[in-house]
Amino acid sequence: MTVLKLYHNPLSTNSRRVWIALLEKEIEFELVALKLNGDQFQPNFLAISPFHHVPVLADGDFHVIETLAILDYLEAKYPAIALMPENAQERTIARMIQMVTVNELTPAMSPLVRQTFGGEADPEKLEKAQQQVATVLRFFEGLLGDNSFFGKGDRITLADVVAGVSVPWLPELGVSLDEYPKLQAWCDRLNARDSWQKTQASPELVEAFKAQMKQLMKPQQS
Ligand SMILES: N[C@@H](CCC(=O)N[C@@H](CS)C(=O)NCC(=O)O)C(=O)O
Repeated sequence: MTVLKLYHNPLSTNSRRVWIALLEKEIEFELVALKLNGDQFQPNFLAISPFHHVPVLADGDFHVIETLAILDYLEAKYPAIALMPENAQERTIARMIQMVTVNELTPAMSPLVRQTFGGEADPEKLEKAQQQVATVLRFFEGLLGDNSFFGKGDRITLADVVAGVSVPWLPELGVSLDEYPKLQAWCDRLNARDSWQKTQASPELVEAFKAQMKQLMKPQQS
């Protein structure tokens, strides 16, 4: 039997989503770590990931790129521990959360990241980004309701996996979750899980990353 390989970087949010799904589904896999300061442009890697991104899942000779496609593949191939609800409405809610995270929340987080690390922040863009993040949080808070997890109530889904590695970062970017107590409790619930704990980047790596970001964002001297 071939063992799945996950090409990843420990600081990559997208890689972490796949890593968490593999752990939650109790699938055997190997990690292949890439440094994103050049490894991703090596011809061997470009041959399996033409857009030079992690994550990549290798199942023998079959290579999958794009986080959501990888998660769909794992769900289809390893249904024993299901991370998607059966019910049509619950399943669609879980899918909506994944797509809103990737298409609405993630782009809105970019200006906040710039500002947090001392980059030049266009006040108009920043204001727009903050409003967009607030809209996402209100939407998520409403959909979560009194359930422990998105879509299926009391069992974790891919919606939790995808949104649950982004939303907990927001306070670091200056967005308080105080107005969203259900989401705050959901973040605490996820952060306490083994899969979240095991995939958390070490404090040293996070500090090194922050220092690197601050350096990158420094205004250039002319
Ligand atoms: N749409 C892709 C995006 C993947 C992505 O942006 N990966 C980042 C790390 S989170 C990366 O590999 N960056 C390095 C590069 O693009 O050269 C997905 O969902 O998997």
